[in-house]
Amino acid sequence: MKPLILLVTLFVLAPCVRAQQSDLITNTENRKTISLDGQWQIIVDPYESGYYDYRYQPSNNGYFKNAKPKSKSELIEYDFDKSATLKVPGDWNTQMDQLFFYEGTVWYKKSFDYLPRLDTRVFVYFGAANYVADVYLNGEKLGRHEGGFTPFNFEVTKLLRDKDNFLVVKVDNKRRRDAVPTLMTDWWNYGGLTRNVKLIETPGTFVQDYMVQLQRGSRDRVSGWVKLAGDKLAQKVTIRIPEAGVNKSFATDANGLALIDFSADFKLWSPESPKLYDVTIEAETDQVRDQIGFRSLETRGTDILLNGKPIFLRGVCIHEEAPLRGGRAYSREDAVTLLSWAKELGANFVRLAHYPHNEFMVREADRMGIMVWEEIPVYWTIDWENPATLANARNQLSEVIARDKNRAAVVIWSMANETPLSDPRLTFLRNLITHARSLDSTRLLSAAMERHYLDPKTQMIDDPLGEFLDVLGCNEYVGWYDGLPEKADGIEWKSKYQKPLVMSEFGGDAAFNNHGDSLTRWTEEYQESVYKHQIGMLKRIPFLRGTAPWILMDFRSPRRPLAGIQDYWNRKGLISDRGERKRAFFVMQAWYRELNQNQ
Ligand code: GCB
Repeated sequence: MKPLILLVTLFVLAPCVRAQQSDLITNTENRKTISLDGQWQIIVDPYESGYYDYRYQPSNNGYFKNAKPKSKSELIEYDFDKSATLKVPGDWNTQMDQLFFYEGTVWYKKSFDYLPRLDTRVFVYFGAANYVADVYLNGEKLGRHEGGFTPFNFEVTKLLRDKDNFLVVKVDNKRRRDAVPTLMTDWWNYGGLTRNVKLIETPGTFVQDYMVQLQRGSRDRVSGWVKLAGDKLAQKVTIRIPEAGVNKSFATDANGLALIDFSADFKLWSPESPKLYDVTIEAETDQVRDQIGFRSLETRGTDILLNGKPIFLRGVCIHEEAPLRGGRAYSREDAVTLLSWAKELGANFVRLAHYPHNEFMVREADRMGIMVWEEIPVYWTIDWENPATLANARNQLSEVIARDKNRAAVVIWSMANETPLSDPRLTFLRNLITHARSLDSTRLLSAAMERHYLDPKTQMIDDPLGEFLDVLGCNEYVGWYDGLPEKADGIEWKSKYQKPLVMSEFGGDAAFNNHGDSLTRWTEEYQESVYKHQIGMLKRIPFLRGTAPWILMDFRSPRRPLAGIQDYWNRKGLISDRGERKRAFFVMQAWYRELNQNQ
């Protein structure tokens, strides 16, 4: 190969190879697992004295040793087994009054027995831990994970014993300027082991990850890959989709990677008919099953095409706030409740703000026929020039794409929310875009951007980021932060780009059952008026292809202290935190019904 060709080939291949080298085990729903959910012993450690000694040096004898006095004279100043407990999954803030505003370290400990089996590897898997997790088994460090909303796993095969294993996790949710998200957000910094924890059992060499999706632009050609992990990497792998008559074999290479490619006549996935196929990925040493939908996705000019047909995304934004009880949502029931409310609104699309939600949300959206926008918490004023911050954002993006790339429901990966214009910010976000495309060439990329006024009646979308996106996202609060509701009547929208626009946020606050006239802030009538005028304006935007009002349900935010109204809740929900529909809900619902009939 000529050097130039070699160089170009390496450049093109490099991202794909990197993409397939993540060691995350995906599709945990269909694997052999042992749940570690339930009550865990905890120690609240605001000074991190279980980690650092009194000279602020990491200690060899931290709480991760789970030590017990061996004699009546020995001094040990902690005891997990006499400490309080917290339920996992679950945030700590809503489980203990003293922890409501707490930001810092909490140590978790779970003891369990395990009967090892020959030729079985075992991994401990965390759905998420907010924000930094240091994980130890039987006193040995397994590793550290940063990022509060994506899964991670560590192998524990060699450390496990039959009796009294103790898994200890130090979870620290202190906000940091260089973290993702950074210091300032408009949601609650719920800390802890917020999602399921489990042991995953696999054979010695196993199907670690795979991508089985239609090629971009195609409605019958699947292209993707299967990746094995272990020491018997060269194997035959077979993809079976009995209902579509698919039974194709491929060979993995010395790295355990097989590229796959085949055609089939699929009944395509859509919100009207969310068809999922049973797919089996069978290697010589392992087999996993999944339920996968197939659909195509493209843009043409200002249109978004699903299965070749233009669609309008009738959406709504959702935070991962638990319906009815508050706190972080984590269960399948939470997901079904939130998505059913979105459906009741008339939505065929949800924006999962502002970070990756738990996997149930995406799995249920797949089953219920709801298209999904997923995003990472690159929110507001990120530390754009810090290489570690970029590496962190890239990693969170890799992890959510690794987890959800086989879900037909996911139509958009969004890179960022309301980030202020600057060259370093553009460089940072372009890097994320290139990364996302290298990991998944099939989804549309977007970002929720800001806009500005050209004159008092013209809003302009010309953020330079727009050039690199497939779909423009835009947040605007005409009628709430920007004038009174009627202001929307006179506004026209322009865009520098011939691309589809999703209005990714708009709305206003109302406390449920707070009534007054339509100019009185915080009343349902004011919020209703915001929506009425917004809808009038939105209808006049020729390149609008989707809307996601802010937001389905009220959610906790430390930035919202107004007593008697907010009480630390952002009240822009169309539904209250107790599940009551506000007047604006019905305004939006009526418009979505109208749109649905005309589509
Ligand atoms: C926004 C943010 C969102 C906030 C919302 C608000 O623009 O993207 O995270 O919660 O406004 O309520 O102010």
